[in-house]
Amino acid sequence: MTEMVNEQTERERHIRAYGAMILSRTLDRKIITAQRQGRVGFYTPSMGQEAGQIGLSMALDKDDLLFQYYRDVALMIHRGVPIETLINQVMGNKEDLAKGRQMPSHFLAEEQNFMSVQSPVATNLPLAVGAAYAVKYRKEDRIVVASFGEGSSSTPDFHAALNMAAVWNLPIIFFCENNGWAISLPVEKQTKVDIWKKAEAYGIKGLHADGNSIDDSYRVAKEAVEHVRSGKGPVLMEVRFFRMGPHSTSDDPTKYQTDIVKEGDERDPVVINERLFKEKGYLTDEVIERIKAESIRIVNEKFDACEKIEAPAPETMFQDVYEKMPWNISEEMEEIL
Ligand SMILES: Cc1ncc(C[n+]2csc(CCOP(=O)(O)OP(=O)(O)O)c2C)c(N)n1
Repeated sequence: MTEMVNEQTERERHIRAYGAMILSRTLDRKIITAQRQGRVGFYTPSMGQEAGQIGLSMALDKDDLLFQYYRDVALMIHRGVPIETLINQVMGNKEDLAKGRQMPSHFLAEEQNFMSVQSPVATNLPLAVGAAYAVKYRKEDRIVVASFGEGSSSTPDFHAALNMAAVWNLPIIFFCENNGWAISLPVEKQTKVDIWKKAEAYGIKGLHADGNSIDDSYRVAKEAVEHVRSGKGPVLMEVRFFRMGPHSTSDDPTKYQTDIVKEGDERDPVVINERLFKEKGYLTDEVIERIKAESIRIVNEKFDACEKIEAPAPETMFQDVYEKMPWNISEEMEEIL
């Protein structure tokens, strides 16, 4: 009986993971198309990185705190961020939690403990270290995760963050999403060693996983989480996968990349995890088709609804900075309104 219940739970967990991957992929496709149609200004797709992100998400608790980067849509969806929150952000409309003040793809979701993405890469890492310091100081029962691309590991912020997190023995996972490229710069042109191996230089634990497999990423993320939660200090975890498309909608990878992984390719995590999950009996062709059709329906419906939402009111530009608005700012506001 217990075995049957466990089997059922495992199947449900995997179907949920697969569902988040397909929803993320469908949303990516939709926003890229919308950008090409002039309905959205800019976007950084997460295509190719879904499985690694979902594996991480499966190992985390609800209360854990995330300092994610701009390519973490699957992570956000799996943690329960409604897709309209993401679409509204990209559109910068009235319902956008950042009130249209951020570039598209700079998501936040307070309810699911996602901080706001910053444009300068790796600046989220020292902030996450500060939060981890606070968590430890207040003896809170949660850990902190900061994600970033491998290119971001070539910044002073990466070094400062890992160094101080190690010295203070903080509850934090540095989650490096290695997609092989920092815009047009391949990883081998910027560093000589695997990113996870750099952990040793800071005296912390280094781990790596196959970012194309939900199960492998989950297995390693679980080890990282257990290590951090038990007070043993930070972990630098690296997942590897392929960036399946441009860096952003402003980029043309065909100018510098000859081997681009296309959807349906054998290195596409959707193809890989479909095969693995089918072999384990978690998925059938029928369920796959249903999830894909449902995702398209949901994304189209939500996108159309979000597009009808008006822009933030002009006065919101002046709000949320000062508790009491200074006279010169109020004068400026009155002039504009
Ligand atoms: C400090 C800083 N330098 C340069 C940039 C311009 N820039 C934006 S994204 C990016 C590449 C980052 O690559 P990586 O960290 O590998 O993440 P990926 O975009 O590949 O997921 C660069 C150089 C920036 N935003 N911030």
